[in-house]
Amino acid sequence: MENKMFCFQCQETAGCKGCTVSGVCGKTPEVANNQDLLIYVTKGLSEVTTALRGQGETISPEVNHYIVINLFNTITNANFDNEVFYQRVAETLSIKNALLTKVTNKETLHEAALWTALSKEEFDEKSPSVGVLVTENEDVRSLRELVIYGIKGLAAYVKHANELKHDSNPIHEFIQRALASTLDDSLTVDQLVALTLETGKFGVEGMALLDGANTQTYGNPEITKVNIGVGKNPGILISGHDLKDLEILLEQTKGSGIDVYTHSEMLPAHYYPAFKKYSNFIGNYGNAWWKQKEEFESFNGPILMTTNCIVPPKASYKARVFTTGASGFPGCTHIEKDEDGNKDFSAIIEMAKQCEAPIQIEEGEIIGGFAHNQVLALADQIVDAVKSGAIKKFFVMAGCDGRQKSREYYTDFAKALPDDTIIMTAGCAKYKYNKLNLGDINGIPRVLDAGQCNDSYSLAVIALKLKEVFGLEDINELPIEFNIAWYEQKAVIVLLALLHLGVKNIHLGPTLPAFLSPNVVNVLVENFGISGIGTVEDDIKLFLQ
Ligand code: SF4
Ligand code: SF3
Repeated sequence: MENKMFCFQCQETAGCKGCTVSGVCGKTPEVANNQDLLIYVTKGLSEVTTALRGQGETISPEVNHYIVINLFNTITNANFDNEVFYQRVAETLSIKNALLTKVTNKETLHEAALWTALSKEEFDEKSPSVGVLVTENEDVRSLRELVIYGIKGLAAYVKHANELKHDSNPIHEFIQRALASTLDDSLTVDQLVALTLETGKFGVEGMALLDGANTQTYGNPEITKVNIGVGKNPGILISGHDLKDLEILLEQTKGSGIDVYTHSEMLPAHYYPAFKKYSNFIGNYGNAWWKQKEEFESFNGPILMTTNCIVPPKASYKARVFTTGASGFPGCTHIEKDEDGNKDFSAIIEMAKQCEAPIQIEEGEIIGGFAHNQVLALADQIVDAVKSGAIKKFFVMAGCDGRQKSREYYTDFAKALPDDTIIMTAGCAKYKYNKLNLGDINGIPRVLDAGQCNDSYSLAVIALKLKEVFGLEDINELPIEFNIAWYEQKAVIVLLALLHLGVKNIHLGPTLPAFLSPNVVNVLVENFGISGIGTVEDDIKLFLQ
């Protein structure tokens, strides 16, 4: 049977091979094909901008940002709205066509840079011929997609930094050059492997850019107890990764009698000093993204999705779901920035006033805020605990959570770790073990949450600092093991960043990416010792031997 679509960019891809009829995530074939077309024309635009830079031209921040948002929109669970993709394809073509007139040597350009169209019908006709499977050689396809998915994750992080007025031309130049390179049939597998590692280098830079943006704007995360129960007022639930949206929401709800709760990846916002001044910023409601259906139902109030991960909403609460930024879902109200860059969340606040308070689903507190600055403040205590043997090993278990049952591995693994080990985490992967009450070692909690998935950067900074303190040559000599969970493309850039930093023997689960061909897996195994996961029992033995 002919494929209606083809997508294998996330861990939950159908049959661990590819979604071909519709997305396991809920993405329709129409959206999947339009996303392929958007990536195709964005590659074309990137080839044009890269050629223009070669001619000594400067590319405007507007174009750089447009490209980054195109990429972000196609991340798993960010945007399901087909109209958004039609519009962005049309706009990308128009930006590209204007720039193309300035390119002096058009003969060298790929068809992606030259193709243009105006109507939705033409877009629909084109999109099935530009997807992932067009690259026939499976190793080249695998490396191209590894680079593209890494760049999608990177683009998301750059976009968040841009919202806080932090930017980096070298990162934009790289993103566009790398996208253009994925059109180049003359590149060898070795050159594509080098491009993959270079993507990791820019992954580190992108996460550092966002870390700087977040900490300079909102202060350094600090140890914080976060309430997981509820109050009596109606609430607004905010999810996704965009701290600027949270700031705007807190400002607009201040004194309104409406409480604000975080969901999933927004939980780490509580660790930033700047948000502690809002007395209506009550706590975190629920768990990782995939539990939305139950948790959004019982929350009772409106929900603001600032980025991924959206689960297609049930009719019973869909009218309460709002989107903004790169996120979108057909039928949900989308709130755009106005000309001055402000967002008006009054419709959400007015809706909240008509809603019941959230139903309590949990009570108590969870602790977090162990980003690099806070952990380095505790460095002496940690080093002493390692030297005295109180801490034997650290396990970096950052990454994503997901709905597959096989992910219970991570809960079981956390429970099975001996009491003299510490888990360092970031991303929504934490929800598999952050409520287990695993205790502490000399006052240091056994689960140290650095923050969102991008704060995996903090974990790398901490590891590099420990390497220095212990006077080691190589990061791999540290008593740190990496057991990373992945789901979507932000985890891909985190993985590539760790590889760039020289981290070896990373375990990646619950399954290896479907987009890695057997030969590419071999390259990763031979050069970096990457492996999948086994049973909890076997893995614990392996890690502790
Ligand atoms: Fe399938 Fe994942 Fe692609 Fe969705 S994002 S269509 S689940 S591979
Ligand atoms: Fe989670 Fe989507 Fe990846 Fe930011 S919210 S880590 S999956």
